[in-house]
Amino acid sequence: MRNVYFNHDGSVDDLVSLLLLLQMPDVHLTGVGVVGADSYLEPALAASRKIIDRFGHGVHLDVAASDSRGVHPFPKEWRLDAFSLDALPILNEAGTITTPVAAKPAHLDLIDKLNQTDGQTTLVMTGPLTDLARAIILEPGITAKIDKLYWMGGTFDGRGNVAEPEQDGTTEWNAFWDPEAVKTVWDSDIAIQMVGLESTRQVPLTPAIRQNWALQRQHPAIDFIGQGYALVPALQHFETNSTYFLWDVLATVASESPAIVTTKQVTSDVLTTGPGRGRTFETPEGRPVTLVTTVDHDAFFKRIDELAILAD
Ligand code: AGV
Ligand code: CA
Repeated sequence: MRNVYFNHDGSVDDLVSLLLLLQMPDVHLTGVGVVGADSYLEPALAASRKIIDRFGHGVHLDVAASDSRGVHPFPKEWRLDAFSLDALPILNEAGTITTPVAAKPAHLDLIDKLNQTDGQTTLVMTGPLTDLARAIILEPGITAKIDKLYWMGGTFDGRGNVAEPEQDGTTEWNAFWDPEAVKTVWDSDIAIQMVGLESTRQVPLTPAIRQNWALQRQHPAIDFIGQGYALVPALQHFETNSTYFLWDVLATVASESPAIVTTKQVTSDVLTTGPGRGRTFETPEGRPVTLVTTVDHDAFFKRIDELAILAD
């Protein structure tokens, strides 16, 4: 069994990632932290606890709320999706929530869980890196307890996904939310596997993918995934700024099934000031990162189905 701590930011693909982590046969989930970045904290926290109740096979976990604040807030329209997801009937049959909220804020919960867990822990992070950066600043020694960080964020190809004033379009949202946090993590000795936009662009949400889930509604977890992804725009006629990709799910599934992706080693750094702040870029003097470059599209979606069916 591998110890995994998951820190996410409450968007649809973050919460689907949580569902899938709970099904992975060789994963021992030691903790979950939630940051209200691409979500509002209250519904993202509640939905996380309900997903553990409904799909966690009786696991005893608590969920830590983050008090981290970003430099550049996510668009409100996107953040509101967490309220809809939290209200889906499939998460609310029980009428009560059993999985408790952790006593400490997410960055302190992360430190505690790393220290309390024998051996090393793999971190999966599908939102901004703020909680990890704060943990490293408070207790630099914890990096020895982290075997690897799998992060959805950044991009190296110059095509960002932030459409906001006063930036140059080269940055990815999770990095843009808190560029300094990315820098702190980059300056640490943690091994990093990065899923950036160059690979997630290969796995857009499409009508065909939705249809695949619609045909498997008899499996409750696939029904939940289909309902969740019904809340967000698919790639239909052309890509817009709101088109949804399976960003976080790719980072999460690739941490469990490395064969679905190819990677390359790069050395990189991150900008923290100017119109490109938040931009990750390759440079010979940079720190090593394992970058996911390509995805076996069909094997990836097949693995999602297989994992979800384990929740039956
Ligand atoms: O940049 C991708 C990150 C992922 O962690 N998030 C969404 C995923 O959870 C931000 C984001 C970028 N474009 C978006 C986003 C969109 N069109 N809708 C919602 N969130
Ligand atoms: Ca996310």
